[in-house]
Amino acid sequence: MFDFLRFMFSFSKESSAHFPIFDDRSLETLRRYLCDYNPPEGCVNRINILLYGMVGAGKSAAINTFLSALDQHGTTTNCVPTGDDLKSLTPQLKAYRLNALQFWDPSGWNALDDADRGKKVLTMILEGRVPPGTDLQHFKPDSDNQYLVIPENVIHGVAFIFNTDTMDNISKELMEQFKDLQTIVAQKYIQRIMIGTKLDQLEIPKKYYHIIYNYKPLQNKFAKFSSSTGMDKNQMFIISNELKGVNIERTKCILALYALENMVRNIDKYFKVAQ
Ligand SMILES: Nc1nc2c(ncn2[C@@H]2O[C@H](COP(=O)(O)OP(=O)(O)O)[C@@H](O)[C@H]2O)c(=O)[nH]1
Ligand SMILES: [Mg+2]
Repeated sequence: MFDFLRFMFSFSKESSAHFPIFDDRSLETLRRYLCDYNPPEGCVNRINILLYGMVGAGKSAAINTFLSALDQHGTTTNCVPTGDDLKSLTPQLKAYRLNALQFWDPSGWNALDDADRGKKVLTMILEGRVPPGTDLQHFKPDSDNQYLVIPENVIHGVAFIFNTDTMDNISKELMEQFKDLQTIVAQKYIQRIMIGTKLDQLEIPKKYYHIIYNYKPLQNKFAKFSSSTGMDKNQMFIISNELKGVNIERTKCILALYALENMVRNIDKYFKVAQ
């Protein structure tokens, strides 16, 4: 009873920015759009999406979620090493492609020893000057003349990945660092979204996931994040990367693809207007 009341009063119909629909048809529509997507000419036949976040935020796990959710049968994949897997700790920039979508998985931005170097490395990744396989720990952005732009590696969208549970407790210093990184992306007119991970760790019963964007504590987290970073609340999403069993659950698919579709549509619009 307490749980029921507690949750009932935690949901607000107002000010929700997102209205995903959690049925089979909606999932099929999202999948079709993303799997059959044909990028505009300016994109060199693919959309490059960089997942950018701190160590352990869930960048690699989010790519597994996207790839699983995009699979026609929702078959789970863990082709991207995550967590304590030693391979996940290698500082190489990796790219994973499915049809026209290519996801880029760099090391966590707080793992680089020096914030200035981090900014330069980010700039070069965005410009398509850091090929997949590059060891980011030893990469020297100052010798940048030797790294030419590779058009098919230019980044079109950045998904900033944060652990939803801890995103409102990040130190001021790290937040300042993040703001600088975010500004670099914004100044290049690259589409940005923020994806909060680990929804399943927020202790919200699963039966409320379909109204998660009406959940006031989440709206408050997004509002706080928006005021400290300047990012638009409407560009903030939540997902769960917890993959259990052979198939990814429909709700998790829809949450992940809903965020992805939003970014791809905005990239598409941007390129079509620019042409
Ligand atoms: N329960 C749960 N665990 C997650 C989620 N996202 C990531 N993780 C776990 O958090 C740890 C770090 O994730 P990882 O993707 O390796 O983080 P990365 O350093 O940003 O690539 C791993 O053990 C993941 O399995 C999530 O949404 N839910
Ligand atoms: Mg990783």
